[in-house]
Amino acid sequence: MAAPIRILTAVPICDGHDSAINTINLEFIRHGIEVVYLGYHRYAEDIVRAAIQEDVRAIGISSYNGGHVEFFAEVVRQLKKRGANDIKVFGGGGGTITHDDQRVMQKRGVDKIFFAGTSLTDMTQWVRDRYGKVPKRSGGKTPEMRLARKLTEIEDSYANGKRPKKKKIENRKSKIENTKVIGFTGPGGAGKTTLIDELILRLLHREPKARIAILSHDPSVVGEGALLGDRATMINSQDDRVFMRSMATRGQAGGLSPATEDCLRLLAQSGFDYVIIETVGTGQEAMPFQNKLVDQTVLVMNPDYGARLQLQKIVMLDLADIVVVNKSDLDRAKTAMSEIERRLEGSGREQKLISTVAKRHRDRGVDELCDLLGREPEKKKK
Ligand code: B12
Repeated sequence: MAAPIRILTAVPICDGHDSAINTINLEFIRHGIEVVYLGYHRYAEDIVRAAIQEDVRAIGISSYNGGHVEFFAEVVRQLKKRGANDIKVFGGGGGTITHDDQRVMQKRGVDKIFFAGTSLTDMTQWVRDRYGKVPKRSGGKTPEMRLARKLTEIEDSYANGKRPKKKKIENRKSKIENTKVIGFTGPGGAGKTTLIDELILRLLHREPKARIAILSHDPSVVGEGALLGDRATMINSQDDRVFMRSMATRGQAGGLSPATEDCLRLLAQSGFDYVIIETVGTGQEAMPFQNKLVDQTVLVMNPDYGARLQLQKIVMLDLADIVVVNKSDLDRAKTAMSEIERRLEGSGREQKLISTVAKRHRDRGVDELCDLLGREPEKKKK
C-alpha cells in the first residue's frame, strides 16, 4: 500500500453549511485520500494548528457565508507565520465565491477555487494530481512541525512496507517513564471522543503546565481512504498545549494502526505528560492494548448493549482497568450499571465502574474518571 494523500477539510467560523463538504469528503475517501475533517464553525487559527499537527499536504475550505476573501487569506497568512507555507489552501463555496474574488484570493496565496457545476470527479482528480506527488519538504521549522513530520515518516514507512513487522515496545517504561499513557476503547457511538475531550478540559485545568498528546484512530475504508473525523467533535482539545494526531488503521484489524506503537514512543520521547490513545470503535473480541502499550485502559460502553448475555462476550470487560457507562441519562443506564457491576465481579480484578454523561458540562462522573487518571504527584510539573 502506498502512503495516501492526507488533507484537512473545514468550514469557517459563523458558517454552518456543511452539506457540500460532507459530500466532497466522501468522494475524496472513495478515491484513496485520507481526510481529516475538522467540522464547521472553525477559526482560522484552529484550522492552521490542526493542519500542522496532522501534517496534511493541503487544507480544503468550504465557505458559503461570505467573508471568504479574508478568511482564506488569513489561513494562508497564519500558515506562513508558522513556517508551514508548504501546506496549500484550496476550496469552494458554490455561487458565493465569484471569479473576481478568486483572482484576489489566488494573489493572496490560495491554490484553487472550485465553482458551482464542477463535477466531483474533476475535483478529486485535481486534488490527486496536484497533491499526489510526494513533495520535497523541510523537516519543519518549529518543534511541533518537526514532530508532525516525523510522525508522517513513521506512518508512511509502514505504508510503503519498509518497516519490519510490528516491534514490541521493550523497556518502554525506562524510556518514557514520565509520560502517562491512557488507552480508550469501546464500541462505535459510545461517546469516546466526547469523553476524551471533556477529560482534556479537566487535565488542562488541573495541571496548568502539562502537555497532552492524543492519537485518535479511525478505520480505513477497505482499499480506499479514511474519514478521520474525531477532531470535528473536539472542542477543548483545540489548545496549544494539546497535540492531536488522527491515524487511519491502514489495513490493520483490532483498533489501532501498524504505526501506533512507534508513534506513541516518539510522542513520549518528545516530553508529553499524557498520551491518550483512542481506538476505532471495537467489537466483542478486540484487545487493542497489548505489550503493555498503555498504563491504564478505559473501556467506554453505551448502556444499550442488548441482553445481559452480551456482556459475557466482551473480552475488554476482563481486561479494562476502568469501565465507563457513558450516556447514563438514557433510560437503560441503571440496569446497565448493575448488570456490568455483576459481570465485573466475575473477572477477579479490582476494576472501577463509573457512570458518565460526557456531553453534559461539569459532569461528576467525568470528574471522578479524571481523578482516577492522574499521574504520580512527583511527576507533575509545578
Ligand atoms: C443547502 C443550503 C443551506 C442549508 C445548509 C445545509 C447544510 N447542512 O449544509 C440550510 C438550509 C441549513 C441553509 C441555511 C442558511 N443559508 Co444556505 N444555502 C444552501 C444552498 C441552497 C446550497 C449550498 C450547497 O450545499 N450546495 C452543494 C454544493 C456541493 O455545490 P456548490 O455549492 O455549487 O459547490 C461547488 C463548488 O463550490 C465546490 N465546493 C464547495 N465547497 C467546497 C470545498 C472544497 C474543499 C472543494 C474542493 C470544493 C468545494 O463543490 C461544488 C462543485 O460543483 C445555497 C444556495 C446555492 N444554490 O448555492 C444557500 C446559500 C449558501 N445559503 C445562504 C444563506 C444566506 C443561508 C442562511 C443565512 C439563511 C438564513 N437566513 O437562515 C442560513 C445560514 C446557515 C448557517 N448556519 O450558516 C446564501 C448565502 C449568501 C451569501 N453568503 O452570499 C445562499 C447562497 C442562498 C442565497 N442565494 O441567498 N443553507
